[in-house]
Amino acid sequence: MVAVTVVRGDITEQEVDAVVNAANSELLGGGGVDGAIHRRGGPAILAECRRLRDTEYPRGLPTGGAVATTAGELPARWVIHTVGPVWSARGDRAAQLAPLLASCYRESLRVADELGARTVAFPAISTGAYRWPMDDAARIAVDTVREHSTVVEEVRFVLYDATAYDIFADRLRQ
Ligand code: AR6
Repeated sequence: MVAVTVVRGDITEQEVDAVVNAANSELLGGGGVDGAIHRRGGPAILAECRRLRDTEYPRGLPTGGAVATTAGELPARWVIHTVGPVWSARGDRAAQLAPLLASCYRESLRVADELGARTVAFPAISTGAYRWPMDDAARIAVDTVREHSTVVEEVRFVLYDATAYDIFADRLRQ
């Protein structure tokens, strides 16, 4: 069974097989986790992202999908890029989007299984620029990972700030 852990820190410093990037459909970089991963990982990651856009994903990676590249100079072997949904304050719309956020976790673990990754670090997808409320995002993240069948041995949630860490740690105790 997968061990689900939570740490406070920077996802680019995790010594794991795969780190998950909270990317956008373009796959060409951005701010937040995405910016940090490309900055610390170096140009090899962007080069592979460009190749993916030229081949498999000419129209971009769909929301809820996941795809792997090298991790470049990061202390990991792979980066798994996934695209979270943008939060909507309309309740009915948020309910439609929640399965896409769950899909990010499931698809990333499916890709991790294909790669043979045993340890995977996730950020709190969609909770930054995409504005998903942290408590709801933590519920979706933890429940989805716990329910998913995977050969990954450790899923590590890496939270940047103390509030996010506390919310994920609380959810994990439930
Ligand atoms: N390590 C761990 N967590 C981090 C780090 C880090 N180095 N940096 C930020 N966070 P975001 P999204 C937290 O915005 O909401 C990008 O521009 C942050 O506090 O990275 O899915 C992409 O290119 C927040 O809680 O991802 C997309 O366009 C969480 O990680 C868009 O933002 C996610 O914040 C994706 O937005």
